[in-house]
Amino acid sequence: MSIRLFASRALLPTGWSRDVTVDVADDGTIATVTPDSRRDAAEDAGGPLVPAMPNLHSHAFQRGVAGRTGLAGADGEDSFWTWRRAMYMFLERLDPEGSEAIAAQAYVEMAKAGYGTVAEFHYVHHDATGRPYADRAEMSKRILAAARTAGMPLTLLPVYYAHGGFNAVPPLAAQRRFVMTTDEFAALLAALAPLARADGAALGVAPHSLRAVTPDELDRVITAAPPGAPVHMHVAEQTQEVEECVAWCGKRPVEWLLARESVDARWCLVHATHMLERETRALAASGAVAGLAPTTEADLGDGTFPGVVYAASGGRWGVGSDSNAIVDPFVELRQLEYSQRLFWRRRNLMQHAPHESLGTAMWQSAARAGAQACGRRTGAIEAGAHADLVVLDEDDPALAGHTDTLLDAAIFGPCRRPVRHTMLAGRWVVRDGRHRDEDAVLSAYRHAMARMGGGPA
Ligand code: NGQ
Ligand code: ZN
Repeated sequence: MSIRLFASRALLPTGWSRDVTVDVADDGTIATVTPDSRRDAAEDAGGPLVPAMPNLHSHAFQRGVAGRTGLAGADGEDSFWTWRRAMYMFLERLDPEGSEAIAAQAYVEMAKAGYGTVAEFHYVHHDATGRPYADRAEMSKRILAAARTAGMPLTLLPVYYAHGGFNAVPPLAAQRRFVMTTDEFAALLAALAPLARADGAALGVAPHSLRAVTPDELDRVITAAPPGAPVHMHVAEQTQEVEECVAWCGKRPVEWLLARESVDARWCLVHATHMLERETRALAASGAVAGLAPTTEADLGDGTFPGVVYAASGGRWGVGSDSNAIVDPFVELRQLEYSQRLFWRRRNLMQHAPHESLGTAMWQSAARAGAQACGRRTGAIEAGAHADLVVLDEDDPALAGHTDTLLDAAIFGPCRRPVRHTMLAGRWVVRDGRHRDEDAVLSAYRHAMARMGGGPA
């Protein structure tokens, strides 16, 4: 059944508009958007309408280690690499059922938080001994199932992972669940294509990182991808990785990638934290998206993304919940802006037009680029796009009295819960802050965590 929504305020591609009627077609896309309209028989949206935020980078299973990596080591040497060890330890126990339960919980939380598509960077393919499941797509199917349960539109990014470091160093024992040949990867993609299509999910590829993939393998993985499909890759997240890359090939990771691959609008370079100014400008000019995960990058001690130079050069960027220790697009945007303020000792940095609302500009930029990275028409309230919509909660005191600065208040104000309702692919999945299936999903999550024994230790 088609839906006609009326919102007295809605954020359209041109900015905040008044009295907007949005017609949602049966197929879950937006048929028409009419500003300055009369409400007539339309359903009241229940608050200001903004496009849901595409989540361009998630490892859903890591939701299971959130809050369990805060135990300091005796030597004071905690780092990204010790966090990774703890995260890998959880993989010793993660089974398909548990993986689905955790992903469903994470995706429900995403819908409640205002995310509207998830790009799942999925690399745990095999069983805990490293043997492929009887069905090699078992773990990918669990991600598809979790997304269906949560009603969360999905861009599935099967990961190719083969090595433990530059120079084709053999993978660590802890990485045995990730590894396959490029032929096996192509077969997995072929098996997933009809399943993704049946679910309305997009399919892309994710060569994990220059640490895990040789140049030759990278070419083969990209060739195996469907034409035009998104290509996501972790790059330059840690300084150690940059140093090892220079030792390996004489170039820095982003520099190498831009020189060797035709990096364009299909690409999402995840993190891209450590870039020199010329790399920053060149990446911005490529049309690729920088896939930022500000709270995860802070959590893991990665460093500061050169956001000011990148944005001033016209670079496209979006946000992702990555490790899912925090699942909240408003918090990601605040963390990104704050990281720049701490570095530059200035304010209101991640926007280019003077006198523009920073919150509005950041939401629009991240939504547009996030949609590009997810390979899905979303992130904008316009005809032809999927109806992935968020209704802000005007009952939150932080939003009281705001109109054009609603998103500034939601991102930078003392907001507890900015999201009231979420519509995904034309269906209400969150109403008054509650997801339609949150009780069943949480109960399955609790059981799975109890059975698998919680976090890493
Ligand atoms: C991952 N995650 O693949 O889950 C990575 C860590 C790595 C983040 N960097 C592992 N957040 O890069 O080797
Ligand atoms: Zn990642």
